[in-house]
Amino acid sequence: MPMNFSVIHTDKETQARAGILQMERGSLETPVFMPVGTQATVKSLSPRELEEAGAQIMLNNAYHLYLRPGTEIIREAGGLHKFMNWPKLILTDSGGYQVFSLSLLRKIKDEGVEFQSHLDGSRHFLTPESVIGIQNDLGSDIMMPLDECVHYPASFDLAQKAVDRTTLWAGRSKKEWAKTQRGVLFGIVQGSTYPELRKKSAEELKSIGFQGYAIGGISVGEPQDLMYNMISFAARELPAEAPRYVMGVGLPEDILEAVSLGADMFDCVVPTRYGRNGSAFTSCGKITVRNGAYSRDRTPLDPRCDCYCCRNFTRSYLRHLFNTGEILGLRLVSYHNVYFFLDLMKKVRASLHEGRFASFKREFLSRYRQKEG
Ligand code: PRF
Ligand code: ZN
Repeated sequence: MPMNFSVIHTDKETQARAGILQMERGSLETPVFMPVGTQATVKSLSPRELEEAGAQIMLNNAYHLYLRPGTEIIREAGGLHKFMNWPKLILTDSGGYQVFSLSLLRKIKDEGVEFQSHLDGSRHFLTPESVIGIQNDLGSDIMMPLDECVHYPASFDLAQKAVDRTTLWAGRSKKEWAKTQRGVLFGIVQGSTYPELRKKSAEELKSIGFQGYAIGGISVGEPQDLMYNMISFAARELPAEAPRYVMGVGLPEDILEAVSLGADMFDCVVPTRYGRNGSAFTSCGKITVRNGAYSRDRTPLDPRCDCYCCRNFTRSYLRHLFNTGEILGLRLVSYHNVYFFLDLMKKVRASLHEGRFASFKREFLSRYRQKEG
């Protein structure tokens, strides 16, 4: 059993579903949010804290870890799970996205992509095969193939070329993966904002055959309605029995919408990035911890939250920590934010199991969108 995915509940009013994804190392319940640990750490949080917050899987990045500390160091340490002391599942992104967004002077050819490191300018050449090799060395449970993600807006011609290359690379990735058959490999749908390209991409990936499918090229600057349309369109083109992963999404409202459209897996840096900046997600919307209005506020960040931060600390204290630049402040707000996202998904799953997802979504959003004073 490399991986088994079973859909357990399908919503009657939307495309939402609840499922369970099982692998040898462990299982996870979907819809799932995956905290992002780009540098083999979810910024400022220990694995113990992540587990306590309810994380089922962590997302890491092959591009970053290949550049630093280097794949060999992690392989010699016994793999990424041991290196960072995370015993649960790991999904690694290929770095396809990072090569295009971070690296310098990239030259992309069908063979692979040549680029200069954003860290020291050193030159590298990554191919679909070498990226699978890197993820094998990391010991990833769920691997992503090298893909080409275009920015928004992209011309039809450019988007089509990116789909063709993504398909070519997906086929070569699958071949390389098949040599060891370690972990599982997903395909990544591209196609920018063009429905016909999304369809073509999904069909080509389906004919190669993957155990799960990611929807890439989403949340790259396009308006929200286009983003939702593309998720909806891509999800409908993908097999119902395979997990669907929307890459890099998103805010709570985007995740809820994507769940309605049939997506199962999500990742986003938002809980930790916002946490470090002192923005807290609460059931009544986002708040800025530094706000002077909280100087004497002895209520928790979110009175409806059961996390360690909300059970033990006041807004007044957290504001003080941020104003004095104390590192505990950003740790506590990051912890709360990650807990908030994981707890939201737990409630989404419960609502699906109990056949009340649509009303849960409506009620959550109506409270979340009411601005606090
Ligand atoms: N491809 C890969 N990783 C990604 C993306 C993508 O398109 C995105 C786009 N939202 C985030 N992360 N490989
Ligand atoms: Zn909390």
